Amino acid sequence: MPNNLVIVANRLPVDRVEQADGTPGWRLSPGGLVTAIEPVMRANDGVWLGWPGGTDQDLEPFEHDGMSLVPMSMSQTDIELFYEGFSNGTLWPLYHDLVAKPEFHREWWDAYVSVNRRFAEKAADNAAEGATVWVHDYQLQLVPQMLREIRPDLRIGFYLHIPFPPGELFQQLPWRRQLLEGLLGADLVGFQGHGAAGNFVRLVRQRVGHKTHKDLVYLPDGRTVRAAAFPISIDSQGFEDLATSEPVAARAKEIREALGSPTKVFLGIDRLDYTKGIYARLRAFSELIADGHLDVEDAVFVQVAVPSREQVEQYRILRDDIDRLVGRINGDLGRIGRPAISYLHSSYPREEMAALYRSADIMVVTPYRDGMNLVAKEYVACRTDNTGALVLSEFAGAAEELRQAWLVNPYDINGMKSALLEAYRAEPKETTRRMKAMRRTVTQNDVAAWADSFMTELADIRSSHGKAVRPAKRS
Ligand code: GDG
Repeated sequence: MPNNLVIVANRLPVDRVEQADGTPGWRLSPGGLVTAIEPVMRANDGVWLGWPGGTDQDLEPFEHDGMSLVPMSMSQTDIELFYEGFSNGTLWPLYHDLVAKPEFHREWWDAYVSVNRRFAEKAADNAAEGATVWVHDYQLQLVPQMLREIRPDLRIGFYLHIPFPPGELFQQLPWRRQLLEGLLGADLVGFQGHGAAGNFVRLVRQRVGHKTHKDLVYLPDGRTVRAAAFPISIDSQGFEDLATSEPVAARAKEIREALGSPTKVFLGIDRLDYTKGIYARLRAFSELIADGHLDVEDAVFVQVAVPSREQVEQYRILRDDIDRLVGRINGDLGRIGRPAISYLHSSYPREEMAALYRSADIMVVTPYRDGMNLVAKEYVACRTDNTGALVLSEFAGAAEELRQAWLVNPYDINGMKSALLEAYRAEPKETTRRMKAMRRTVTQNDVAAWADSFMTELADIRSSHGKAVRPAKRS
């Protein structure tokens, strides 16, 4: 049945699980996007289209927990060329400041085009006349244009969860024009920050040659595309409730005891990704111990590295590098029952995440580049008693809002050492002042407000400008 709202994302919001009776079933995946979009889906009788994981072919649409889900199949080759290849081997590093070297392969690009086309066609099949389609993230940047070609009646929104790079980097991409034109199929293109939106509009002017004014792009066919910032957030109330629940409070206490009841607990939680700056932060912390500023009797660093993209070469190398570094630091600086770093390569339920946030005095979030970084916001949401310090990279989108964090440049190890030490030594009055201000920001701007503002903007947009615009000069 055609729907008035279609969400298109690389992944469906469910994971496959084995049920008690041994039969396969589905479980809602944890995560902000599901929380944000679920209410909008329900209110609009929407459908969510995406890859369920795995290589099963031709799965039928199904309902889960009242949500209509349309699975898109992926072959092993699609996974290798489209997902691990072009999405995570080309676009991910290119859009994150070349923290790793992007690879450009024509067969990866061809797979990207064909998977995007399949998503666009399936979205077209599922959308009612005049429906709204909301496409998500870097894996699907060609979908807006492909979809508009099939279904010009649709209202199309696109949201990029990761940074959008400046022209100097983006122009390396052999397929730069195609990607920009792909995005221009949308009526509204949303970014995490103003910088990203500005980069996009500038590139459209320079590379595609369209007329632009502030955040608007005027297309020769009379359509207008708006590019704007919609900083994403979290289910703040949900995290607050979880953090104050009895079991989570008890677990937080247990965690501190298991760590040997140190004076201060430092915490990092990240997907094991080279953009997150895990290596540099652990080095900075270990140097503080080696220099004698911190003692393993007083301070411990808990680093949770959530397994991620394990088939991609650069992620395997990173894992080995971090394993070695942690081994060396603990070997050199640890004492019996007192490792300097408590390292966990695993994923955890939301309750355990909340308990970790509650148990940590200093949260350390130091990506080299990050669209937003929800972990920083989740930590703040869980500090209901206004205690705790946040050390945050100025290159995370979250730094634009969480100004009261100890802001650091993750490339500057000495600067990070000073910030870690300042946060460690800060008077309670100082940490409380900062935390209170950050908590106001996170509670006032939650993920529901984010989804709402994007959808409202998309609904209000006037998609034709009625201006005479000459065909673009192409470069
Ligand atoms: C991309 C952008 C942007 C992590 N491990 C576990 C777990 N998580 C949850 C966290 C958090 C989310 O996953 C991670 O979000 P981040 O924002 O920190 O980072 P990315 O995965 O890189 O996300 C990023 C985001 O999209 C949203 O637009 O902010 O910049 O890169 O919510 O809590 N949750 C559970 N167990 C885990 O082990 N339950």
